[in-house]
Amino acid sequence: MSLLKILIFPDTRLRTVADPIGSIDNSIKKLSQDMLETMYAGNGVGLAATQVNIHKRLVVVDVSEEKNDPLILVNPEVEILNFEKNKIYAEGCLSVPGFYEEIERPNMIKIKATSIEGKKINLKAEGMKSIVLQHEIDHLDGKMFVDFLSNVKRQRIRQKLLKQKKKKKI
Ligand code: GNR
Ligand code: NI
Repeated sequence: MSLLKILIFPDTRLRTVADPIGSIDNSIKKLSQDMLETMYAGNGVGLAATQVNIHKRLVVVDVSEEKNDPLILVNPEVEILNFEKNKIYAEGCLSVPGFYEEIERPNMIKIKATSIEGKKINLKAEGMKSIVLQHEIDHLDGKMFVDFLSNVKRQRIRQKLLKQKKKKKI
């Protein structure tokens, strides 16, 4: 297993729309394990392949307390079940380190995906798991949680992260 490098906002590669995965070969299986390792190492609850500069539709999630319930989703698709019921949650992102902002999203969703073994997955989610799954699938479409913030807030985050990046290079 190997740790992968995570792209940091405002890296434009985070805006790439990922391609569907045609066949789940060994490179995809290895990538999913490396993504899980990278997610756990960063104390994250989810990670999309986009964040490690692989533009394929693959996400990993683990919202369990014990960090022992990994979920790997190939070509995940989200369906909103109830547009009325929203949830406000303080979101963070491994690609936006150090920033947490309250974001409002639909609470109840259905996910269709393929498992890493190639089987069909259908699941319903609400609460934190629903939020994280929507956050991950957004990454595959080149979207990020900062897009939901005001321009002023997003520019402030952008400037701070660019400054940190510059500092590290000295
Ligand atoms: O680790 C993460 N925590 C989190 C908290 C609230 C809402 C979404 C997330 S996902 C994030 C990891 C990440 O960046 N996934 O893309
Ligand atoms: Ni993220």
